[in-house]
Amino acid sequence: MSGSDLVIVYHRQPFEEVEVDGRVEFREHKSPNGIVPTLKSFFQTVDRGSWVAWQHVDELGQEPEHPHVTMDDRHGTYEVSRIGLTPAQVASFYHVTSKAALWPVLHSFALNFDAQAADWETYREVNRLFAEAACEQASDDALIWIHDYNLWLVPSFIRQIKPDAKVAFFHHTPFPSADVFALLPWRDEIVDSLLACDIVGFHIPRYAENFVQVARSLRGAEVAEKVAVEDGLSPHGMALSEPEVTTKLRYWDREVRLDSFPIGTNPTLIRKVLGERAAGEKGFEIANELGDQQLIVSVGRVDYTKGTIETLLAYERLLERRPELHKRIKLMVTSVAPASGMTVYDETRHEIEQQVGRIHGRFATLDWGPIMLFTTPIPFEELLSYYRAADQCWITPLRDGLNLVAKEYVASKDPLEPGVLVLSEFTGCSVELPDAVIANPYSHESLDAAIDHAIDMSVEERANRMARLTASVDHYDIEHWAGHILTQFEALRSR
Ligand code: GDG
Repeated sequence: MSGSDLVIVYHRQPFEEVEVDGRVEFREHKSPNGIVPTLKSFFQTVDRGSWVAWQHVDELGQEPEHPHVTMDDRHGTYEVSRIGLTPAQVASFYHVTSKAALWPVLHSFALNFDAQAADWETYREVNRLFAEAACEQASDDALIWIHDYNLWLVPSFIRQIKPDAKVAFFHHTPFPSADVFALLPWRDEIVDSLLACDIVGFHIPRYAENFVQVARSLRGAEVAEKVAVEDGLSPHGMALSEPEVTTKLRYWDREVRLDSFPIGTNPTLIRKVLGERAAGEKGFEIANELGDQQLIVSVGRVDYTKGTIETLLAYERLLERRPELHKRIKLMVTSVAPASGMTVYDETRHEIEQQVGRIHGRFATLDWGPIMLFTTPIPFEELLSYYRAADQCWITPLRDGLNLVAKEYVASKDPLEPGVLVLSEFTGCSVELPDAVIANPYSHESLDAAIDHAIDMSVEERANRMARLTASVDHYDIEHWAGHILTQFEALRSR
């Protein structure tokens, strides 16, 4: 059997595993949304593609029940290879080391960083297993595309096994400044692995520049090429503005390309879903329930980086400051809980629930509930109907790699009923969306001013801003991202 030309390594599975009449079946994810379908679409560009993921096993070293699956879905035929991980390995590698040690540092939350909780040996071992599985699937000169910080050491293991493979790495998270990154006791090993790649990708230029500072200061890498950032991604004067970006580093005899390009959402799909009858019915139901109240949506996972508490407290201040809005607005917060066993988010989840209860109790009347909290996922199609119905969307993370919700909200709005996006300047997508009402979520004054501006905004200003936001979301959509990445890969292959 010949090897694959493209191997994607991601801790997420490219399918849903369901049991039907005692038999395991593998099906395409129900939700058409998200990054996974886009990644699978890259398999159409090669003769043979593989995806490496993991599956629970009971004992260390045990082979999973279905280690190799051939999938045939609308993206064509591709192989899925799964490594077996015990619950203890998953807890240590993913729930603790990745989430308690690496995640806070990536998001510049130094106080949440717990080096002692981390189990670097297990992290390294799991990364080695992913690398070996990827190399088993790959042809000698395959392109191996690794996703996210929990697989940071995979590139260096691949280099040892398959020196001629092309290795690409994409970060979904921010990359912190050199001062913050230096907190990681394993920093040299991580940077060496990233410098073993042919290309390292980030959402926005600032993260690439932060990586450059790290690579220069810790490993002596040199900048080989730097270019002006393209217009649509380089607004001036914002927290994450960066006028120039490094595109090549030199490290010993190696050239490492850097790529900064934001993932997009799928506006065509979103508008198609919203044009269907079910969405029309849901929209009608939402409008009926709201009556003449304005709807504000705030959507995210339970995570202290997502700024949900900041949203809730800003809403409380709004209700205090402007009593005339009582009974005229409603905040819908979705904060979906993480996988069970992930205790690092327990405190945040409790605090969100406690704050919602307190604010609701303080302002609710018999005929008005000021807040709704959803803690289980809403079907994607319904979520879109809420976006469309919402007069405002508040996205207030203290730090966020990109934030796709902001883009989904913009893509969902009807141009005849424009909404307002209030957006933290610490989300990666803020550099693409300067026409949102930009706020600093650390400052009550800044957030309150942004919210007042959003509430009092004239219809004309709303329409103008939304038209510019829509143009950006449509331009930097998921197809554009995929096309951009493909061009980068073609350049790598022809090197
Ligand atoms: C990481 C980075 C980066 C949310 N609630 C529901 C639901 N969602 C969907 C949204 C959106 C997705 O989840 C969340 O995407 P984000 O981009 O906001 O955030 P992360 O999960 O933190 O993702 C992030 C991203 O990777 C991509 O690189 O942007 O910065 O942290 O698509 O719609 N979907 C459904 N029900 C819900 O209740 N169906």
